[in-house]
Amino acid sequence: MGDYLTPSDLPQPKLKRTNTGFTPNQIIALDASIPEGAKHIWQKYTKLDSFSQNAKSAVDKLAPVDDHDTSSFEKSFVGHVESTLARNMYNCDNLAAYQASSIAIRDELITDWANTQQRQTIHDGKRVYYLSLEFLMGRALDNALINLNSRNKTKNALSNLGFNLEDVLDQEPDAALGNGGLGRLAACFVDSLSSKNYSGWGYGLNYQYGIFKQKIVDGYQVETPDYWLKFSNPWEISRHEIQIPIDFGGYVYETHDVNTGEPKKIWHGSERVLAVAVDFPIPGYNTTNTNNLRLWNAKPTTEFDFTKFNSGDYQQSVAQQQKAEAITSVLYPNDNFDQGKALRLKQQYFWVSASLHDILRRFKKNHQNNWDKFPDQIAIQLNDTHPTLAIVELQRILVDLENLSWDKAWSIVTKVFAYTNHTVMAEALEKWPVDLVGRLLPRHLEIIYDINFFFLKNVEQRFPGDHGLLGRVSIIEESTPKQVRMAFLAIVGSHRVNGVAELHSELIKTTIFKDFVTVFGEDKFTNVTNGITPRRWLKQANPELAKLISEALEDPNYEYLTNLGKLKKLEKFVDDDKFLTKWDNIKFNNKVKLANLIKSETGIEVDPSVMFDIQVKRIHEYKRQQLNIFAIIYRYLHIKQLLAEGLSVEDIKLKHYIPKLSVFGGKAAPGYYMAKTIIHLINMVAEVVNNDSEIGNLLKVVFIPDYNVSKAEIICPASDLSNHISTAGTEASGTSNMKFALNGGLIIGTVDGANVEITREIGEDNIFLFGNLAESVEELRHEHIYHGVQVPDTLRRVFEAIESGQFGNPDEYRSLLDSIRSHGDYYLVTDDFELFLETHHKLEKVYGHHGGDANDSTHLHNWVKKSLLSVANMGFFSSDRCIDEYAENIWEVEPLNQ
Ligand code: 26Q
Repeated sequence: MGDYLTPSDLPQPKLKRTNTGFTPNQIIALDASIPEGAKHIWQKYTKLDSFSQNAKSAVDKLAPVDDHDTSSFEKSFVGHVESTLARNMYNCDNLAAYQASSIAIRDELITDWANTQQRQTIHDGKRVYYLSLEFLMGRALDNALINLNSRNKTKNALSNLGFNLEDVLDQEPDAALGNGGLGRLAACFVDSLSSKNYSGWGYGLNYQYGIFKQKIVDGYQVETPDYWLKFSNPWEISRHEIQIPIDFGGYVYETHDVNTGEPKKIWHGSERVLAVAVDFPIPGYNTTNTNNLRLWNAKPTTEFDFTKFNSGDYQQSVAQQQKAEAITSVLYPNDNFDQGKALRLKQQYFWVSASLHDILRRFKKNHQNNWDKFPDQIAIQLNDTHPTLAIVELQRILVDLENLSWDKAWSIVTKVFAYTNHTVMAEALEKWPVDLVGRLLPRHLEIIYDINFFFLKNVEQRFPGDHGLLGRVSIIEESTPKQVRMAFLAIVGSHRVNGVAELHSELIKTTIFKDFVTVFGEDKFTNVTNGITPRRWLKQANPELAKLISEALEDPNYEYLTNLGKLKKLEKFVDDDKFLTKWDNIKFNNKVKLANLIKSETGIEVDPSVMFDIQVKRIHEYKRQQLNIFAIIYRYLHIKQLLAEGLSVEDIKLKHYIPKLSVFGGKAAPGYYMAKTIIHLINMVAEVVNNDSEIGNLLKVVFIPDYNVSKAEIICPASDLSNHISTAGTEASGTSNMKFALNGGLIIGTVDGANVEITREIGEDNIFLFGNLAESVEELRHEHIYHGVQVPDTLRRVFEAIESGQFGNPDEYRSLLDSIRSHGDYYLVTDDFELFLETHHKLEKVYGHHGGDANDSTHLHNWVKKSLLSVANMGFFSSDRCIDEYAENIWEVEPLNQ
């Protein structure tokens, strides 16, 4: 090794390379600032004459670089800087380095991707298609480096070239094509599909604007657009040759089949746009299996509206064309709320129609019109009801275009689709006005009515005279206006319906889909508890912990990341103080990293030795950030009272409260007034508390703006405690609970969603559960309405403080407080408030010993042990396990092992 340069031997550049041009003098100065080692490598691979002339002398002077490891990346990198980006060694900044690195890595992926597609085509087995309107992918480069196992090599190569990998990775904008849990789940699933060697593609939309960026101005959320494609996207492979025409509007007429004489419907659309494919390779971990995520762009057709054109209205004709691109322009920013905008319906049809035609084209290449084979070849998973029109579109294609009989087509359709439900809340269940569907998709509306007719006829035969049942299960809601119930259509058109955690899957069977259990029987309804990919949420987010685990498991190749049950072996370290100390130190280091993020995002300095108590997720009343902030206000008021009574900060620490940092983060849907009020309250409380010098480090409150996947990667490994405190029965699963627990943070949570199964896996001693149970919720709500809401004294004090103006103009919080004390407290804040306070008291006692006297034998005892035992038992929550369950029980597909 002695003869070779290592990254740390290389001097760091003194001048910044930027993307602007330079004067000759500046180039001389820059030249002197670029380390000789770096220059050598640039010169070795350059194709630019002037640089390679210089190279000769430099090369001769220098020792050889370790070619084996890094040379192919370096060569590709320099090639892309010069050819693809048209830059050179002097004006390659971190952004250009990110782009060149990504293209270099993408080139590698494309080879694997092409081989994978060929292998899958030759094998000709069943394929899975995951239809999701959201893929919340986050950054791609670090993930690709980890999955390709080339992170170290690339880090060294970049260092050789004069760059720091972390700075380069930081240039990548998040691909934020999703709102929250549902979109991130889709991203974890495509990672697992590849990693477990399945043949599985994702289909979605390539929004030009992802979820908005959140700024906090004077404590209020302000939305700004996320134009994430500003610098072109090095990961996208444009498929200009894959163009699918999609029609809207128009009319339907009846004719006769020329061959059979049978009556036949023809749909004549009035508007046409093109769906153009863009592909993203999805690398698996420790496998060359590389699947595809295909997203669609809407583009104008080159055909004109000739009526307008001929009437001389050329401008109008062009304007019409330009409107096409609006379809894929923006992600709707609502999470768990149905807004019912016409453009959203257009997005949905555009996407499912393009995807289905693409899927059918691939099927026909091998199987022509052998439709009987279709369900053996294809499984389509519907991520929520957003792609439900796919059911109708496939039926239309088979009946109208492929001339299959209705029954034959329907038997194929119902074998292909399966539907995942993500919510029990009525306001999130999608419905579309019948007249809107009819205007946009006249033929589809007819088919929906026909599906409903045959379905209800069948129900009528099996449950004669039960008219109530017919009305309750009808796909058409007979309201004003009439609406299409998308969840019902999804159930009727699918062979399986699953919830995303055990409790949730049980709840949907007894509440919103109860009548469908009567009609179809229990077996159609199943559960697949959510999971997360440990590649991103452990290895990428928490490399130090991942490394410690790999050493402890004697697994130098990190194979446990695709066999997460192996974490169980960590249990044997539970009495190993040396190991626990290392464990604890890693948590501390992660807290320092979060403290740095907080400093750079908010300017607030926080002490990494205090308890980090975190709640990051979309802001929603059902997730109850208001419960958390009210408890923080209570704590603050109590601390102030104790100080007023003459106690010192030290006394309070000994007798009452441990020092704590409360962290919040999350976006509110732009039209969700109550959620925005909660954000404002949190920020105003932060302002007051953080500027109160009397309370020392007993309490700080921080709202991290613009919570996204990249920030989650820093936040999740840094919690001591995280909050998953939804009203029981409202959070379908939750997945950040899994991310925090896998990174050794403990949970305070309600008996809701996946918290239930997390408790079962890690043991009830290692989680802090509180609150009323789902089975009591209905009764409590009833009580509130008929007997009034009882606000406990503790919470009343909080309300009084808010109303006194202590946190700004109380008028701004009126509707928030009224929703609780006067409008029935739908989310049961009053019922769970004191239980929440008590549980905090209990858990802080456990944490209190921690960080105390190092000679105290309880130090390291309880909290860190609980942390270790949690991680050891989180193996179940790998998304690899989810994918295996879907594959076996729903899709009936097997991995194609290499
Ligand atoms: C519907 C109609 C119109 C516009 C938007 C929507 C819409 C958009 C997004 C409805 C719902 C969503 C997202 C829902 C979601 O993220 N649900 C979460 O899914 C996670 C993965 O299963 C669960 O863990 C969470 O519990 C659930 O809230």
